[in-house]
Amino acid sequence: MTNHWVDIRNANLILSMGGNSAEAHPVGFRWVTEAIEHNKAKLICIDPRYTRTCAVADYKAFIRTGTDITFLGGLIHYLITTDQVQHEYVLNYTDASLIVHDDYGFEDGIFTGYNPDKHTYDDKSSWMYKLGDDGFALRDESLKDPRCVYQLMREHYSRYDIDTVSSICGMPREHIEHIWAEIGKMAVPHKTMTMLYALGWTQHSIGSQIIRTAAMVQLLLGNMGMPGGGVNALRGHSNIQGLTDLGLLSQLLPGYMTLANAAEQDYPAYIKKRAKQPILEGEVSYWKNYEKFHVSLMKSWFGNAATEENNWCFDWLPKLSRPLYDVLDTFDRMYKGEINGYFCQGFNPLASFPNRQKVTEGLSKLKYLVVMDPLNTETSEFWKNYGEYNDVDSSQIQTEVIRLPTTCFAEDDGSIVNSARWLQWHWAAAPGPGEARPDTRIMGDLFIRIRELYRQEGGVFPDPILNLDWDYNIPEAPSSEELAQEYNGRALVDLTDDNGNVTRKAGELLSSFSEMTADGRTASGCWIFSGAWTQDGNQMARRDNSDPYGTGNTLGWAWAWPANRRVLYNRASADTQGRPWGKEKAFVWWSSEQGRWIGADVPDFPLTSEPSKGVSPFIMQTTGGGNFFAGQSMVDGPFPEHYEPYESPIDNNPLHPNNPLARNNPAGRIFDKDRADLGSREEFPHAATTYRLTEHFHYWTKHARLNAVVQPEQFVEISHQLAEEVGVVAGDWVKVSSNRGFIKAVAVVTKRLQPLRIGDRDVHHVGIPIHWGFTGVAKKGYLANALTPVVGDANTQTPEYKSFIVKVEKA
Ligand SMILES: Nc1nc2c(c(=O)[nH]1)N[C@H]1C(S)=C(S)[C@@H](COP(=O)(O)OP(=O)(O)OC[C@H]3O[C@@H](n4cnc5c(=O)[nH]c(N)nc54)[C@H](O)[C@@H]3O)O[C@H]1N2
Ligand SMILES: Nc1nc2c(c(=O)[nH]1)N[C@H]1C(S)=C(S)[C@@H](COP(=O)(O)OP(=O)(O)OC[C@H]3O[C@@H](n4cnc5c(=O)[nH]c(N)nc54)[C@H](O)[C@@H]3O)O[C@H]1N2
Ligand SMILES: [Mo]
Repeated sequence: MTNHWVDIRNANLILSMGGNSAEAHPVGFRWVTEAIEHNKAKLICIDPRYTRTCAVADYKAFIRTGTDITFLGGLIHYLITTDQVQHEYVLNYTDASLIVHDDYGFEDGIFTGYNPDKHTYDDKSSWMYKLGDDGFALRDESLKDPRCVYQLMREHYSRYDIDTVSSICGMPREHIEHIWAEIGKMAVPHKTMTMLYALGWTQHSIGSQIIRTAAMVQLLLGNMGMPGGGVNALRGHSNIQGLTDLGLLSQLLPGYMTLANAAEQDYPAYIKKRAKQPILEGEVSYWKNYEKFHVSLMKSWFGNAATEENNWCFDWLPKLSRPLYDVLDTFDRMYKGEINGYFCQGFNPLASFPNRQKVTEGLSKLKYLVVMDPLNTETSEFWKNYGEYNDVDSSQIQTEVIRLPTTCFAEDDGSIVNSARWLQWHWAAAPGPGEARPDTRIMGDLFIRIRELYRQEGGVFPDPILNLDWDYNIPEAPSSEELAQEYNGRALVDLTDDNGNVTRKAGELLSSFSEMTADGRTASGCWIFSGAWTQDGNQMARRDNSDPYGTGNTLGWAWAWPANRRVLYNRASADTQGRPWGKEKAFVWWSSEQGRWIGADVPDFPLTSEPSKGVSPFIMQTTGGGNFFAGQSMVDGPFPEHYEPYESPIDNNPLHPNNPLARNNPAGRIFDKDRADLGSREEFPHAATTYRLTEHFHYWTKHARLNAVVQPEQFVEISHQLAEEVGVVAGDWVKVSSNRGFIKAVAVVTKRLQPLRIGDRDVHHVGIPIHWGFTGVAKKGYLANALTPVVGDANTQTPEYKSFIVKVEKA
């Protein structure tokens, strides 16, 4: 979230799109209810289905899955042509006025630099601003230059007129007009819209670009950095925000730093590329501090072994020799028989990963599989025959499965990072049962044993293992307190200011990442968490909910990264002079009497940095502004464009009907086998999507009787019209098939789904809840992921679980 849960109550309009917030985030949804009750806010919900969120919305509209860029791109076109834009904000706080490189272009669905053989944009050199001789970007503050970002954006979305949007999204014109008009009303200083999204936006081959389009809308409306504004990802697992923060994705290091690839063996070049300098004079470009965070990380990992002479052990870090080592890649290699052993920690891929058949074949080729989980999962029993629910021949599977029972979060102390970036400390409610051990205990124990083997037997590359700093009280069981302090970071020697005064004694905890240095004097395991556990104690355990400005910003409750800031880019809530845009939305502002920034949040800038210095609010960006033009940061284009899902119920991309290369995301992630496994719309005519129910949490709660009682049996949702077409009535069993497999479930025939008019045909949607499987105490069911395709978003590799095609028959 750019903003936070409680802040939703400050919104005047709430767009819940690409997520079913009432169903999947029922507790956080209370802030939507508060906004409606106390702030007279309106709620708009856009979903392929009528959901529990729709049930309490002021306006709702159906949309065909995978077409949100079209809707939002059309909205951009509408806002610009009707001049419902916050001009002062756009001019001063975005890249709208910057001139784009002469060679940048877009033709029939493809941006410059595409390599059709490799399905990638391998030359992104034109995806940038045009720089002057001084190295700074050229700009046209009149926004009239045809090559400025604003004009290129206007032109790009001029194709997204309302009729085109209506026929691609399957949404009647009147619905679109009404919703766009409501949103347009937010283009004033005293009103904000918040956007709430989750998987309905992320689980598409164009997922990241949908979210970018949303951010562009919010910039046009001047809603970023504002209370009640922002683009807010309602995250899934309770600590999934913490997972990305700590860099658990294959290409990341903690704090959103990135691993080098194989070509980047040179340390100074590695740093230079990431320590981005501002491209407008005087801007902050905070990533320019990258080296301080990187060196502090290496000191935290390798202690005294990390020295300036050995580039702080840069050579010990893995370098990516494949584009990515993501889960899609891992399971593809497993399927090809290239992997011997797999460690599955808190992950149930047989149930949760796409194309269950491919996963089964992959797991069957392993020599061993280790499952660390509190529950008995489908994955750990993939080899066992459960009749129609897991129809495998056990005698043909040689994989040795080892189960290591873990405790679950309620049995551990530690911090959980919520969607709002708050680190909240929690305390174990009870010890784990039986032989269950905390994950840290199992991993610690394993590490000690592996290190011992390296000590005794050597190995190909023992240095990083033998030199890893492992200074815990009980080496086999690092405690949550020790780990949290390690992430926060310490001074390794006395730190001094320019006058030689000691500002931080050796061994003390750092107060923030601003104390970090690039010369090995500080250590920190995750720079963005610095400040969470300081000399003043555990900030995450704070429980002071006072709210002096009545904005819901409780700075004394837990701790938020970065720097306890609750709303990112909050400098944008004030105009260039530091005055609130509107008194209703006053948030942080410049006080000339006090000579500093004051207000409800921790400002983006040093407290005494004067507004007249002209530094822009988006301090992580090289431009200092919010970027309409993504430059080279996306792999599939600087402006979002609509492409059809890889499995689509229509034949071509209506925006580029004659260019097969632009039917689907030209840079989407797909392997050969999975391309071959895609179905045709002649055979599988219906759009399908998968989703959650409040009564279950993924595949865990079918182990609990109460949940099994309230939502007892697997079902799929279809419209009355589709039921009639296939000859079923409510309660009949249906077989739903894709080109990869099938499931059988009870048909719920409902008005909650309606056929949508796409071009000249009606497209049906089939709604498939995901929660059933063959372990636990609930009735057994088919795994929904028997159906789904292995296609990844071009930027994040998130599978396209939300848009694929099926056929429905009476079972
Ligand atoms: N009770 C419960 N709560 C949960 C979970 C759970 O299992 N049970 N899981 C948690 C996790 S890990 C996550 S990630 C979150 C997920 O939270 P959500 O994303 O809100 O949950 P989903 O039900 O997967 O999908 C949301 C909606 O997206 C819609 N949708 C599908 N395709 C599209 C599209 O193309 N455009 C639009 N606009 N909408 C579309 C679906 O119809 C569905 O209503 O929930 C979390 N909360
Ligand atoms: N078709 C379709 N598939 C989907 C989705 C969809 O919308 N549609 N959603 C996707 C999403 S968003 C998600 S997040 C994934 C979820 O996919 P998974 O993460 O694979 O599924 P879960 O069942 O949430 O969690 C896996 C396991 O973690 C275990 N666990 C709980 N606490 C602990 C702990 O403290 N330690 C350890 N070691 N284990 C623990 C649980 O018992 C559970 O078995 O599913 C994805 N799959
Ligand atoms: Mo999730």
